[in-house]
Amino acid sequence: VTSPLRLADLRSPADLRGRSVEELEELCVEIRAALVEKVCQTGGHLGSNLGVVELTVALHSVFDFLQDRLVFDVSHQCYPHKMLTGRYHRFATLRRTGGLSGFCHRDESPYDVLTAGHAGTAISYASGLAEAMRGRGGGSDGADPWAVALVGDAGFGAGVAFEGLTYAAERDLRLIVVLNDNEWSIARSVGALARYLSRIRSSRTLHKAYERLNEMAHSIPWVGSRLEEFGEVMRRALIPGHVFEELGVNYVGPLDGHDLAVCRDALERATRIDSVTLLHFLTEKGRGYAPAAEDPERAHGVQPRLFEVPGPAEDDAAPVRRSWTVVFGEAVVALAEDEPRVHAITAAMPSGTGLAGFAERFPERFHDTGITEQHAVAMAGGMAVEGLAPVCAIYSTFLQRGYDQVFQEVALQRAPVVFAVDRAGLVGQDGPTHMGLYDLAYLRPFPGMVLAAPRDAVDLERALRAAVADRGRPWALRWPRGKAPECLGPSAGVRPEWIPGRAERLTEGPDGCILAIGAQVEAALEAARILRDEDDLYLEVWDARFVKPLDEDMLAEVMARHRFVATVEEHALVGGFGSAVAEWCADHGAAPDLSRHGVGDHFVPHATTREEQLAAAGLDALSLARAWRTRLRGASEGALDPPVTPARP
Ligand SMILES: Cc1ncc(C[n+]2csc(CCOP(=O)(O)OP(=O)(O)O)c2C)c(N)n1
Repeated sequence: VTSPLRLADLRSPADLRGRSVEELEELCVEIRAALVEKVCQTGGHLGSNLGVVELTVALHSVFDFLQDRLVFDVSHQCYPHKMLTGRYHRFATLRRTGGLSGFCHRDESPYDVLTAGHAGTAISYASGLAEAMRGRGGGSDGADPWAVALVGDAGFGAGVAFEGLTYAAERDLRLIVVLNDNEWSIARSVGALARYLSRIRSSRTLHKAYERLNEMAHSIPWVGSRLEEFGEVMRRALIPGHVFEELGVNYVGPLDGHDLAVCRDALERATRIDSVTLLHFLTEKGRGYAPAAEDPERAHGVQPRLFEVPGPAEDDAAPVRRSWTVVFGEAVVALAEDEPRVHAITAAMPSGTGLAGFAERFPERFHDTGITEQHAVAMAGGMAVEGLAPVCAIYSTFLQRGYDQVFQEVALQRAPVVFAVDRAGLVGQDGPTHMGLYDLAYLRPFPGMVLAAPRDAVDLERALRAAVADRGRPWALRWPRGKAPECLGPSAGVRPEWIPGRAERLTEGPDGCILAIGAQVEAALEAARILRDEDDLYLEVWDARFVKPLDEDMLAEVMARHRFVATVEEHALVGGFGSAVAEWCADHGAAPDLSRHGVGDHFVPHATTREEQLAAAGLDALSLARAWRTRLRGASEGALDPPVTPARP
């Protein structure tokens, strides 16, 4: 007599093997209830996870993923997998500091083989695993282990997924691709592949009718032979997935991804075919929880307690702040009202980038390309050289996917594309895959690029206008997650124009000079205020505004007047704004007492809040004040000495 299968008592996924479909179905009910209860508390990717419960249980009941390998694309849908692989009891810590990651993470479990967060790559990575496991033996069926890639329909539409699939098919890899088709990306899936998958969905009834007709016709001799002649034509027209079959991939589907028996059976059958199989499962995003199923976009990622209680009460005395994303969204609509050449581009993130309002107001000038950053960037280049003013809104971390297109189709063509780079900085709960800490470093080498960051809402709008007005070169404007100060410092009318390479001085003081960029200007000003009020230290604070080109006149002047100079940025120290200033100093014989503040050379783990991560990186006002106090007090003797230029040996 085996004990009942209870989620809380599972020791390992091995407990699922040999269980009846009914027992596993009951486990699915438990998992779904746990997902709703726990993710509504912690926040996270609710809808996607509710949709893969049966698939995940089936996968772990058919395979042993300590021998075989399971790769999740993006891996935002890995919560049931985590619950089944020994992490159920830690679920209250999901996406919290020191707790479970919201994605697969190699440090967390031997069952997580890819620390993932970016879409489209699971098939390629799994292909690599399958290549490496060739000839190894010891898989669940005794032969070489299987590599299984679970991919959503939107991730499947990324170009790299196709690159992986065609490679794997040609190499006859022991690879099973589980396509989890729920018709949704974050918003509804777009593009011709999504249309094709939906045709397959709707052809299901037609296909069944055709098969019945075929059987009947074959029982009548003359009709049967005639039908043969049209066989190939009918097959192409009616057999779902023939596009994949033509590529040499065994296509099976569409299958009901919520029918556990079907899921298991399909997986088992796939292991009997010794080459690449694509199992096309139809699922429902948000399955089993009405608020999530009815609004898949809102339930893709939920805030903690989203469906239960309203957010924390706002402090009435505090000035209301809009998020950087909302500020951008409103600014780009206002700009597009005046400037008909403005088009907005997103790679599958219309609301995440703040473009939902633009899409509604200017549908014909709005382009959601799907998870196709490479295409989005290259297309922006083409639009720009033909006279449009494309604003390409892509998160810092996902723009990495389009890097070569920024180089060739944009920078090399001097195409006036404006990149709106959101989530440029620390991102809090999402973790290392989503940190936007490298954009300055990877964009800075390209000749002619303008790199800038506004410090507040007023300047975001002004910078965007300046960027769109510049017809000679590409611009990238960056801002982080979180809320923007409305107006920090002088009002718009008295600020310097947004001319590339022009910084803005915000405070004066003899004791040292702070060069800050973007959202960090606020922390720098606050740190300077603390030192003024508490330590009688007076700092000159600049909003650098541009990382490229730098304000060289300002640098020359500042280096001549100050011994102590600090740079502050929400970016990796390697290759960022501070690096640019240090390079300038090296090239111009300036040797200030330079203190660079940014994120150190390590991957930043997820944390409950971005503020915690800022503090851990020493980028909050208190940490900055402390660091400068130590530096200035420690060096108080020489604080006002002119900079020392090292003598030649
Ligand atoms: C390269 C890249 N671009 C954008 C994203 C943002 N993103 C995260 S999940 C997601 C939608 C994924 O949809 P799908 O693959 O269909 O999975 P589902 O959530 O529907 O299960 C997007 C666009 C990403 N993770 N990676």
